[in-house]
Amino acid sequence: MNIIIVIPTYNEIDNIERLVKEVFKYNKDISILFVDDNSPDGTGKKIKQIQKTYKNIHLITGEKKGLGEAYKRGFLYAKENMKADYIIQMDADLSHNPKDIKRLINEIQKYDIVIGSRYINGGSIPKDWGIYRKLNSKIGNILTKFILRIPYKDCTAGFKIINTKCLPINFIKNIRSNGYLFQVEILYYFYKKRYKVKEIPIHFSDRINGKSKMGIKEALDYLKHLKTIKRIYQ
Ligand SMILES: Nc1nc2c(ncn2[C@@H]2O[C@H](COP(=O)(O)OP(=O)(O)O)[C@@H](O)[C@H]2O)c(=O)[nH]1
Ligand SMILES: [Mg+2]
Repeated sequence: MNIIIVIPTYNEIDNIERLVKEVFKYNKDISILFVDDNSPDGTGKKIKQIQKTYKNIHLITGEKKGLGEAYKRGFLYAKENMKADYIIQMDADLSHNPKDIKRLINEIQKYDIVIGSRYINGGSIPKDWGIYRKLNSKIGNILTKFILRIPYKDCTAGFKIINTKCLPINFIKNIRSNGYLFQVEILYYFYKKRYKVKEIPIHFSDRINGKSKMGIKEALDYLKHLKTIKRIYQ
């Protein structure tokens, strides 16, 4: 079973080493594919340094075109070049606990996609998240469920495992969404294809170092494009 963790990075230099250590502490037979968009803080260089110590680390670099584009490049590379059976999607900022990777892997045997969900029983978001961030995430999820009429609780989750059999190359190439919508577009595709979707509870921690790149502009873009997704996969 070839499992690749795809991790997009942009200015995550202070998180990389700890992330890699923790991932390999809890998971031995796994590879990491970093997709770095030439981060100005030297994240790419740091990854190259760490590659000397750990053998299962891969790096592709490119021009910065947003999170969705980085994921697309990562998914294509993991599937075509690395022959991944399963792809795990995860942030670099340690808001997704590397300990939970095992739980995702255990569940995927019975499902096509398993989502680390903040909004089912047992899951949680950081207690100290500001009101704006909380509302942004919660309202975003409620609107998404309502507009797309899908039954999932956490539609924008960025921590999941996917069976690559359900991800044809052409589908990946044609994903149009960026930012949080990238997550929604994949989920909606799985829903429409009647693939087996499972949510398992996770605690989502606030990023340890660095800044989040999601703001007001992304939130507005999100609403605008939700309906487009609905139309495309109708
Ligand atoms: N390669 C690449 N990675 C990105 C880009 N934007 C964000 N990321 C990475 O994607 C992950 C999610 O972004 P983050 O800022 O943590 O979003 P948040 O968790 O929703 O606040 C992190 O690992 C970021 O470093 C981008 O344009 N290119
Ligand atoms: Mg994050």
